[in-house]
Amino acid sequence: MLVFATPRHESPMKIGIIGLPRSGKTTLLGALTGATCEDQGYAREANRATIPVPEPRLDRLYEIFQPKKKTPASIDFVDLPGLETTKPGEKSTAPQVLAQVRQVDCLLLVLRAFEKDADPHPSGSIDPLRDLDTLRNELVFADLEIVSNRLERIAAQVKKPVPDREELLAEQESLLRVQQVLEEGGHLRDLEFPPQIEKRLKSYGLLRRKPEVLVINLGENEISNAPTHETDDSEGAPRIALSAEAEKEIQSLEEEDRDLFMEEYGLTELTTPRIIRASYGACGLISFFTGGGPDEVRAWTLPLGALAPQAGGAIHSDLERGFIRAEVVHYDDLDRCGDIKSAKAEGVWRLEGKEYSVADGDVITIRFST
Ligand SMILES: Nc1nc2c(ncn2[C@@H]2O[C@H](COP(=O)(O)OP(=O)(O)O)[C@@H](O)[C@H]2O)c(=O)[nH]1
Ligand SMILES: [Mg+2]
Repeated sequence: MLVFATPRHESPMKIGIIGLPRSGKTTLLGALTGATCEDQGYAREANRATIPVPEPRLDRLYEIFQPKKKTPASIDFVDLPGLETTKPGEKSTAPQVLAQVRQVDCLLLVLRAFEKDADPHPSGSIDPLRDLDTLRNELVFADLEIVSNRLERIAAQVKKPVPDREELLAEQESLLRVQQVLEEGGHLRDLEFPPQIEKRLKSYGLLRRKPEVLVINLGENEISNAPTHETDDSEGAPRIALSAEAEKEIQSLEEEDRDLFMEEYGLTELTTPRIIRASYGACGLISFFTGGGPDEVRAWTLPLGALAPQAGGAIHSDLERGFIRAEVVHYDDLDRCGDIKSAKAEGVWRLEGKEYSVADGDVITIRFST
């Protein structure tokens, strides 16, 4: 049976751009999205822009299936107000700013490596590693505050005969672990918890649990060596070196003028795809496609390791609930074969069940019953 359910609204992945004031966050948002934002100085408001995820495979699938339209996945960038420098133990970033950072899925940490006398670094000198430390300390302090508040509440609650006492005690144990790691200056990305504790922790939006991508914002004259530019990050976060200013300028040009400028700067690729790829990687996300119907080919996002019914669920809850089987062909095979018929003839088109773990690039049609 083939039924094409109306897709449910998928909320796009949110990437938060954070950094010290004047590090180039708003400029980077412009470079990534083409959004023209006011330089908001030291203001407290976030800028947002949603863009389609660049995906050449979707263009090829559109050619193969020839449906009415193609719908890329989308991604939200949020340019957050600058995190302030802080002294140990002192909180200085406004709570409403931190609350916005808690809502994003992935953090782009913008580190200023460019000189600009007319618009100096607020600390008076350029030192990306120092700034990285400062930023992460901000995130640590913010998390420690949440954790210690929560621990205080739990301590008070478990004194009473509350029904969820066991779970509170388990949460307490987990939070003490979190607190310890934070106090030792570590990140929380590798910590694992039982599912019910995981759910609680998730609702606190701990900042040091979020995947990070480091953006080293260089001066325009330094970008020819950008791809190999290194900072020594102890946490091993992916790093991308670029010049936000130069990219923003190229973004604003007509298509045909871009190549020339890119050549001049020694660039082979603009930043957006690199940043999105790094963010997908850091978040453990993959893309799959649907395209069996007459209406559209579409790209979707799933966490790495997701099973076939979850792919259905990304499209519509009915497809997860009533999941029977998934028709699967990998993009590379379909690209090579040219159409589904030849893919079937070659034996690369197949039916997969509930336990199938979706691969990046799978082209999927869900069979389901209502
Ligand atoms: N030379 C140079 N200046 C930049 C670059 N990126 C940002 N800037 C400048 O740095 C200042 C702060 O940029 P902005 O994006 O407003 O920083 P924000 O406070 O982090 O949002 C502005 O004067 C920008 O023109 C860059 O790649 N190279
Ligand atoms: Mg700004």
